[in-house]
Amino acid sequence: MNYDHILYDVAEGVATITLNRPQTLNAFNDAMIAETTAVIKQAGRDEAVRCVVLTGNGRAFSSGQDLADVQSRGDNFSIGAHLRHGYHQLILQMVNLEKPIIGAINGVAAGAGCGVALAADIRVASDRASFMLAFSRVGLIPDSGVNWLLPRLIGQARAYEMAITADKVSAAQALAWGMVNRVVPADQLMATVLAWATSLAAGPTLAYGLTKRAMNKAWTTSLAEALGYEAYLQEIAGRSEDSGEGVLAFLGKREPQFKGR
Ligand code: T3D
Repeated sequence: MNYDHILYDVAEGVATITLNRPQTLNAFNDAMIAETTAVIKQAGRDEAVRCVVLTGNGRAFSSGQDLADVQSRGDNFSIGAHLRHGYHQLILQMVNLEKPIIGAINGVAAGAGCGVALAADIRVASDRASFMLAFSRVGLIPDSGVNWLLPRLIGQARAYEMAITADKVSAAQALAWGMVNRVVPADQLMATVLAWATSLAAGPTLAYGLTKRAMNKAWTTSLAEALGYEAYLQEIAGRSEDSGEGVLAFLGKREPQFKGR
């Protein structure tokens, strides 16, 4: 497939999606939202893809919604409908993808761009990256899942502070707060992320996906229900080819050769 606003590359089991509107700091227009959503769906179906990396071209990860695009729509534009048909599909596609997604946060992640960064499972930030809930600067509330995702990562007081001040949070601060997993020098970002992603792509993909499903569901269930769901999913994982291979490899004192199923 050809894309106008993203780049897509698959190598060694890793699909790399690059948001590619650098002249706007990778602001999301409708086409970029739709292309990113579609390509994540495609990565989910493609057995050759076992880990996804999401990054931005140029000096930003994403500046969020393209404000010039919204401005050009006039008074009849419905933000609610726009969110429901656009960003919600993208965020849900990411959170429900049963393969790990690493956000390679190369620069500022603002507004909905921050929401998309938070919907990745793991974030590795460049030391030049920052996070900014820019919404209140344009009189909006956080959207794109930020109200659900961010308090779970850093607590409500910090998340609310970020929302109402719209101040930039540095990569170092984000690391201290638990918003990102690692911070690396800018010139080492993609090498670090691709090395990690390639190693994950050689892992037990089915188990990684079921783990994501179990952890997502656990947010909204009781402990007893979570235990029950773990047992249900573990039954599936325990019968997988990779589980059998993992046990044999351990007993044979050799490295496992996981197939992802
Ligand atoms: O419709 C809906 O669904 C509503 C959903 C809303 C979700 C949201 O995301 S609301 C929040 C939208 N985002 C923002 O408010 C952030 C706007 N951008 C900024 O505040 C700043 O650009 C940054 C802090 C991110 C970076 O600042 P800086 O100084 O490094 O760069 P800059 O000079 O402001 O931007 C560089 C260019 O990108 C500039 O264009 P130019 O002058 O070189 O032609 C700027 O206009 C453009 N740009 C940056 N952000 C956006 C943008 N163009 C359109 N939309 C943007 N969001």
